[in-house]
Amino acid sequence: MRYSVGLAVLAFGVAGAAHAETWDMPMAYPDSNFHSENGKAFAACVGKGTGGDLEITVHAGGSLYKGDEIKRAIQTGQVPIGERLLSAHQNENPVFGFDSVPFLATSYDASATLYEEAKPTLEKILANQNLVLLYSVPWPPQGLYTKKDVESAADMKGVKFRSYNTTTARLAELMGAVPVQIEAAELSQALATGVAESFISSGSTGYDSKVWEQLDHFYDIQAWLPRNYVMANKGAWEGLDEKTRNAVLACADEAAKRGTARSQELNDYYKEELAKNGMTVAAPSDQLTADLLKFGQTLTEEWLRSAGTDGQAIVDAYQAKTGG
Ligand code: PCA
Repeated sequence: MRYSVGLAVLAFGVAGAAHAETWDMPMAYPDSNFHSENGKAFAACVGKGTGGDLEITVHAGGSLYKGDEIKRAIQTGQVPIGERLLSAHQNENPVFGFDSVPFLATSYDASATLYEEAKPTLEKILANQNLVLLYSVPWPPQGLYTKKDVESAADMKGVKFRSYNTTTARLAELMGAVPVQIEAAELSQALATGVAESFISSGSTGYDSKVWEQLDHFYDIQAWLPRNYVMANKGAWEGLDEKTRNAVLACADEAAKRGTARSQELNDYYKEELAKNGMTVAAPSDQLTADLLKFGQTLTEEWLRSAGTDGQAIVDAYQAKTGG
């Protein structure tokens, strides 16, 4: 302990900048993933924008904290900042799953409107958890990955289905599939070992995980666009001076825009890559669509019941805006 204090003092002395800070930023998804690339661009922007007063170091791929540990690590101040798929914490507070309500917001525009309407509530809930929301970027629309041809939901009976939040686990149950919760970082391995044989996700995660090595179909269902969120620990955030905070907020704003544009831009590219690598990329059959819409209805009702007045207010505000 004395040794490490000595080193810190030495490093501090050498750096000579009395208030320079470095923040580690854990992220859950692969280093080359567009969210991670965007996080690194955000970090570079902060370094530049604060003239080096705050330097952020991104640790992608769950290398510092695993995906499911990141939020807690920020809340408890183990790290000052990090990124996570917030709907993975739907079991903590159902409102965190507002972006995964099936077929509620299925385009980038709709997703942006839904987010705007949910943001104040989300910020309040996060503030109560010692967290400050900095920016959010949607994943591309979610589709169904399978090994075999799926004509209707009945074909999913007994299939081992990888879930990433409550909604995807519950959808598996409704289809008669068998849910198993797996981090994206472990997805390739789970498919290779047969722990999972199907899942719902974006073209992005299928591409990152080279799922064509195990699976053959991607049904482009466009069920919802779940989001990643970059959050800071409240104490760490309040410890920054105002000038630094403003520079971070400007970079966060830019990151939200850049990341969203990149997500949209890459959506088709990912699907093309899946096809190039031998997968059949197709729209779902009418029957599969009808089955999923029916389960989506059930999931929406269940979510509204669990998310209470906060959830209902978000959906009402969104529908008032979109006329939906
Ligand atoms: N990729 C992440 C979450 C949603 C997505 O498109 C995953 O599958 O874990």
